[in-house]
Amino acid sequence: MGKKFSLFIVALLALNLLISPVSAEDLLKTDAIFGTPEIDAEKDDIWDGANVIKTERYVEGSDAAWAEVRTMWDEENLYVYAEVHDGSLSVKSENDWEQDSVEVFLDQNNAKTAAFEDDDGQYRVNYENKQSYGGVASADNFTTATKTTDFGYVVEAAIKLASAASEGTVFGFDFQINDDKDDDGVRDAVIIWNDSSGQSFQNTSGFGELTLVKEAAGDETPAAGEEGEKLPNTSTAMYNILALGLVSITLGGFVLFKMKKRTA
Ligand SMILES: [Ca+2]
Ligand SMILES: [Ca+2]
Ligand SMILES: [Ca+2]
Ligand SMILES: [Ca+2]
Repeated sequence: MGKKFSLFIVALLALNLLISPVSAEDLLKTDAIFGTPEIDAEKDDIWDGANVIKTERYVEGSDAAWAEVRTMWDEENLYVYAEVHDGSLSVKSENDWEQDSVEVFLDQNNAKTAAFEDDDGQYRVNYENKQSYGGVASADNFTTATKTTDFGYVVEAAIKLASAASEGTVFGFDFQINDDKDDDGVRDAVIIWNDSSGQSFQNTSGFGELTLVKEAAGDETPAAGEEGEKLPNTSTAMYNILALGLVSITLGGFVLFKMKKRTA
């Protein structure tokens, strides 16, 4: 093997390391399907076609309540339908963020800034449908309905968007659960979809990403690696396999090329 060839391999491997999303491994992504549900805490049929994400990253505490969350959009709103599994419901705390509640974090220009901009909001609602807000969020742009269930509670919400939404737009997005587990008015656990920093209320750089897509997933089985599966890191794993495959093919092609050249 020539020196140049060895260098080429080293360069390729370095390139693979560079293009592999080592840091992006932590960035979760999902797609919101197109449609318009009714905000009544009842699961419209159209929600069955939505991608499902799950809160699995701890901000604080352990054994927290958790949620399966579906997202949808139309030109005016982003919609969220969350099934929150919480065995003991409480709104005892005087602090909204310590009550059993959900929070949507939305960065409409996905600028990932260290401080909230004018487009960034923290939309909180407790299981009794009492709202509270941070950033641009307000009663004017946040419509919610909740109901208690045998597993905990359901939240259905609409967030009015600052400008007309269009297909392909990417929002910074996150979804958090606040859990008082023993009804003593003190929050015991916080769990979130992507950003476990605990800074989501003032910093959008850790949010996950949500892409507005036009087609509904329908009854089709999600393709391997697509969000909505139980393991949120599948897409990253698939990406790595694809990247590795690409490098292998490139290497293989190069070796063949060299061999042909030598035998020519
Ligand atoms: Ca509904
Ligand atoms: Ca922003
Ligand atoms: Ca609770
Ligand atoms: Ca507590």
